[in-house]
Amino acid sequence: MTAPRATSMPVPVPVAVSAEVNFDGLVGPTHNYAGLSFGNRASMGSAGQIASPRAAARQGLAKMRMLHRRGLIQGVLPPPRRPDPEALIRLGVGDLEPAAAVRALAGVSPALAAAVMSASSMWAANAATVSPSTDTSDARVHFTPANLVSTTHRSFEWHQTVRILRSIFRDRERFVIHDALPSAASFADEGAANHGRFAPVHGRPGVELFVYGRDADDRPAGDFPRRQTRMAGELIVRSHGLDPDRAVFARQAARAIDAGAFHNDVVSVANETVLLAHESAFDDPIGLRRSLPEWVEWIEVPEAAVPLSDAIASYLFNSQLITLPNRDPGGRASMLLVAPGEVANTPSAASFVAELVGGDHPIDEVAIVDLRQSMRNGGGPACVRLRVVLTAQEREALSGRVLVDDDLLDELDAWVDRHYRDELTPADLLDPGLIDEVDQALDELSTLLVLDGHRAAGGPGARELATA
Ligand code: SUG
Repeated sequence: MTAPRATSMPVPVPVAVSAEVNFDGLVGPTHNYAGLSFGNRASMGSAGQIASPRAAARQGLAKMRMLHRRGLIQGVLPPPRRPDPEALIRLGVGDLEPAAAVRALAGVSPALAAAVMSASSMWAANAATVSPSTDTSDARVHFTPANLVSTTHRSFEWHQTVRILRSIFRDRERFVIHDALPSAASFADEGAANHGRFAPVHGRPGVELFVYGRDADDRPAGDFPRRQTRMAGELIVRSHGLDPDRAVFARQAARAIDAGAFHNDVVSVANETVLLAHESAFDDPIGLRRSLPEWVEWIEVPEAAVPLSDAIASYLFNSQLITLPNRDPGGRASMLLVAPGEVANTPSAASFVAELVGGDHPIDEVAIVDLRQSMRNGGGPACVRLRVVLTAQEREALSGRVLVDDDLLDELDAWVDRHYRDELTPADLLDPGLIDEVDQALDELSTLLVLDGHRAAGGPGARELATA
């Protein structure tokens, strides 16, 4: 296992015409532990603890810097406004000043106040499902923001996600940002966390994998919610213009969900030709294997090597699996597994990754990153990023300063240090001073990222929306 080369100099690497861009969600200034996610063991276990928004944001930026320095293309998505303006209106408190509105909601339920202040958009894997232009019938990149109806606090996210994506992927000739699917249990959608893509290389037509926990008409079952329906994926296949023969569906194993794998990316990760998965990830692994192209290399990790409980505690499979920029002359990809620090502290997971490198597959390297603040809410390296395969022309067409370089990362680090608190408890969410701090921080961020009128792209406040 190698340490992240955070201190090495950037290596100039020729960027292939099509490349995967990882857009990480910049952690917002209200990062806290309110215990809002039933079925997510880390969130449930951290409830009420003191969070550090500053450390959380700096940890996220350090990961982005490490990947940028490895020659990968790294993007950043700004956090939305808090409190959530649309949510305040829909909850009937949009006529109040934001601080008073949050207090009024706290009077109904403290969890509701925490919901409109949540920094959960940092888990950008849940922002949307994305299909690259090589997979779609109109040769545009399609995004469907996830409705996230399975958790109250996340169900508000998509309105601002749509706005943020439309402000960055503004070019309609190249990008389509759909509305989220309707907010009903039948269409429950958690975005890219339950979506994978296989291709010989990123820029070639791929096979997209849609993972779901239940059928739309299933009766409630199990200990923890099944957050995704098959129907959501089926609708996305059609609206993205995917070839149905290149879309594969797989049900999550009930056992995995009830053990705490609330998203499939907690127990499996795909990249180009590789699928790394726990043996208990899928309901019918044999059927899935038959449905995938034969060139997919499936690295199945048995319970005997890493028990499911260790997989979930360590987030081994929530690692990012990334193709490094330089292929060997034979065209073989070399892949980097970016794993959270908890993997190193979980003996079964640590031995597994130590043996993994050097095996007969493309995963040549492991880097360990510290994302402890996010991990304590159930979000590892794969949760904090949205993968978007883009051609060189599509990258040129992006609006805003959203692809990082060392200067932008330095500015973002300094911005975090200027605006973020060191400590935040759920009770602090009622502090009117916090809302002013968030407003100031986001105003400055929209200038820094050159995203107009964004506050960072969250758009108008509740009052403007109410009178619009
Ligand atoms: O949806 N946690 C998030 C974690 C999402 C992880 N994403 C992926 N696996 N891709 C969730 O459960 C906790 C918020 C709180 O408790 O305050 C939270 O929303």
